[in-house]
Amino acid sequence: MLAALAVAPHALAHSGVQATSPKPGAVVQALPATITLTFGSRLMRVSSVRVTDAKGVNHATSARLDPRNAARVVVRTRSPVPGAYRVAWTVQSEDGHSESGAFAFRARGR
Ligand SMILES: [Cu+2]
Repeated sequence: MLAALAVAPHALAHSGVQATSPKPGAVVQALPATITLTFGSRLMRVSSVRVTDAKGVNHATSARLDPRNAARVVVRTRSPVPGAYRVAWTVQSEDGHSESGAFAFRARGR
């Protein structure tokens, strides 16, 4: 209990991903040219984002903070292929700490 209370204020600075596009578990027609991750609080910077297909090939070409919303990460992709994708991210929150996570979605293909 004491440990949980001690952690709580810090956890607020790391509110995690609130929304992604595509959503976790989504089935989409094709790999979107833009993937977004919206966090619960502002970020200091994007450390890395990988968008890997079932073969482990990374399709991300860039990952940046949205200049109009520092809680939003915009990822550009290339070379869409059908199949499963995993988006693995590491960001630096405003307090300077690193936070990471991952989600998956599927591209149906034509
Ligand atoms: Cu922290």
